[in-house]
Amino acid sequence: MKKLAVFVLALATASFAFAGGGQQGGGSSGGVTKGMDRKIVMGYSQIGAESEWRTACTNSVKAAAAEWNIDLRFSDAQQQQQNQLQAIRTFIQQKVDIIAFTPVVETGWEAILKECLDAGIPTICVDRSIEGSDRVAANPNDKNDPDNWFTAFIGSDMEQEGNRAAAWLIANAAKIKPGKSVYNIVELQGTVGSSAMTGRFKGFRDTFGIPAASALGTSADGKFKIILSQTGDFTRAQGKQVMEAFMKSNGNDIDILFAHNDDMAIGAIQAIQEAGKVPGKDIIIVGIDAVKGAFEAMVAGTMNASIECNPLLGPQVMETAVNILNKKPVEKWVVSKESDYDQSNAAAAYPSRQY
Ligand code: GZL
Repeated sequence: MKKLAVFVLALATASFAFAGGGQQGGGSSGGVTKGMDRKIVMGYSQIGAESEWRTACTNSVKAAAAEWNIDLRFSDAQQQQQNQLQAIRTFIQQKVDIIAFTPVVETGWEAILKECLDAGIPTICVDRSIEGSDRVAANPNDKNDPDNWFTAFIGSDMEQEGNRAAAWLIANAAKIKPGKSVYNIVELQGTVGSSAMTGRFKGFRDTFGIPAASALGTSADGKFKIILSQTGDFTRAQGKQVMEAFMKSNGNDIDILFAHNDDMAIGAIQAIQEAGKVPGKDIIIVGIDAVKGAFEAMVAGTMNASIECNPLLGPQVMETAVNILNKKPVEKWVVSKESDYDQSNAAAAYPSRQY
């Protein structure tokens, strides 16, 4: 009887491992994850597919998961935070090894991230961040400290992107539209409440010396004045729609368009042309992302500059996930490396662009 019992136990263990439920190396189907002794499972909640940039980010994450041999459970939230919360709850129920997510807005994550902590599942913020992004908590066991709500953030310094857009305008506006005492700026904001929008909004104003709390205002030197500012939610369609309204109300007074992403700028270019103005000359246009559409516009002369925001985050996400699961130290904020492009360097850079 004893021999039979041992045999059954061994058979049960072998079949459990073979079915992929086991933790042994090679026990699960499809080999092991790079740097691990088993194939890990990652749940990833992506915002949606609202822009060229977002698609490039998604492609990078999926390609890197395949490269690292990670079982990626991918969820598209269609821009709705509720869908993200539901997806993360499902990942917890599935007992995935790690959860990555791109928070559509900065707030509303406390409860779900505490559920992840309770479940012992580490989380990575990808691209956008939430409150408590870049600080390491004083007490790592204090679940009420936002600095413990996720393990690492991989993404750009959005405030710095706003700084860079303003700095480019300060250096170049008078070369494109000489002789103006004041340059009137209209702004197309990104998704309200997203870290990309709040960071770019603040960084742009800080560089001009305009109070970050105010949507409109004049720079400290009196040369730049934000006269209109409204969200286009990072999409081409809404960027065009809002710019049409701006052209109707102030078309002859607009010198500069600052768009929080290139997709809205590209939509706005159509509205400017339909209103009979020349984009890139009558209205100086600066976007953020440096996607292919922006390079095409800069080469065509209808857009003046794009501040790069790197969407190719997949490799860093997978490497960070493996390091976390191997209990290796990881940086709390892995900042993306980026450049600025304008009509002086766009044509040369365009052929080698990856997104
Ligand atoms: C920025 C990213 C933004 C892009 C937009 O990191 O979150 O969202 O700038 C995208 O194009 O929609």
